[in-house]
Amino acid sequence: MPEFYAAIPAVAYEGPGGKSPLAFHFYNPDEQILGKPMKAHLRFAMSYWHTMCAEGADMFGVGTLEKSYGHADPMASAYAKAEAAFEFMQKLGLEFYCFHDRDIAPEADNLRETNARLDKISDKLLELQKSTGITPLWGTANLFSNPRYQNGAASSCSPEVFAFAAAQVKKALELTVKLGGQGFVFWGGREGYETLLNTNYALEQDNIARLFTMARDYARSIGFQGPFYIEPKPKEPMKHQYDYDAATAIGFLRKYNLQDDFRMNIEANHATLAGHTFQHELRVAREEGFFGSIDANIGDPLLGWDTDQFPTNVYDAALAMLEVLNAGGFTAGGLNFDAKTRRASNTFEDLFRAYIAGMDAFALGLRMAAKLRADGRLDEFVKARYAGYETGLGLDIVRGKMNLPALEAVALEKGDVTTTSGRQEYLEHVMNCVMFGC
Ligand code: XUL
Ligand code: CO
Repeated sequence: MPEFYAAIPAVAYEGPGGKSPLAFHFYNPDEQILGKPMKAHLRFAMSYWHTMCAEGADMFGVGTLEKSYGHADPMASAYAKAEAAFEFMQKLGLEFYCFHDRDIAPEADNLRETNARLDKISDKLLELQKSTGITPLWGTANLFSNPRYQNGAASSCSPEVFAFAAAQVKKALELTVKLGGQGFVFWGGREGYETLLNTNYALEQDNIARLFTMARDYARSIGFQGPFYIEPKPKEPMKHQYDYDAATAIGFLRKYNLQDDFRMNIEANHATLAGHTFQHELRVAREEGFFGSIDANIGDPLLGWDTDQFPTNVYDAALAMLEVLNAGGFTAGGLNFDAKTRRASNTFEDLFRAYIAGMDAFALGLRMAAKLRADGRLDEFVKARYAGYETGLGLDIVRGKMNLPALEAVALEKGDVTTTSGRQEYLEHVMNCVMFGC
């Protein structure tokens, strides 16, 4: 097999003192933290689409980093990409990857031929998986790029388009099972609307649930045991997307009785587009029992779109990893770098450096989250803040022993109440003290 990134060595842990740009300084895969190796906490995955396919094109210009891997023929290029992908993951010590059907093989003129291409490429992927031990964290169907999905996929006004979406999901599920993928994602980029003037809102949502139900039933019939994930996003490409945020998606799953099979795949930049923090979305998923997986990236607070930048903000990563730890850690999920290098970072070395930056940021996040838990001041503060609900009046409210007249009697007798401080600035200072060791 040719070496595609010959100039890049296998990336090793050098420790915090080192200055090598192609080494980890905080991610030490086998180091034990809270009784588990770092790699088992973090379960890093490579996104096939950004890493192997996206060439840096934007709305104003073509790509800046060519990724055909020496082949003009699209299928020959797809085979080379598969080999390059495994070299890339091995050099970084990534044990998982995430893929759309259309990332791994180019679409042909018709569905039959497209599926035949997927069969061939997945044989190759399986061979590479067997020799490296790397497997898919999750698979998904690209139900947004082909022009037929301009009005949506499951939410399209056309039943024939619905049929194409269903056919694609069926094949993507078969591929995920064949490759031993642990989960299956639905990101509804085109499942929404531009204007309600032309939209049957109720039918579109019912139809999305119909496709999810068919996918669940078919997947279980072919031996897929893992979770399905919804990946909420409020907008882009559609003006309004139905899976707006975690709370909306969870309500949808409960309405259509899909709550036992589906979890959340929370993406940091989607959270900020919805007007939430990354931590908020993870907290909602966790507290509602829908914690699943993460698409790790970061947006730009000055830009209103999905920039998919590599996550380098340690403060955010620490708060995210605190939610992961408090959820009991990942089971089938993990941290998928749904992130791309900036257009001007136009070399393969930049791609390695970007993954190193992201992996080190989450390694720091894990270390900081473990320290915050050990310190205990944040947890203690929250516990003390709500302690009133553990005894007396509070306990009676929680246990359903009170009603409005009884509570009115309490208020009348008390006359007034004293309130306590939320101490936000102190708590932010505690975080800094724990993270930076003051
Ligand atoms: C788009 C996005 C997707 C999903 C998979 O914003 O995040 O790449 O992760 O379809
Ligand atoms: Co994503």
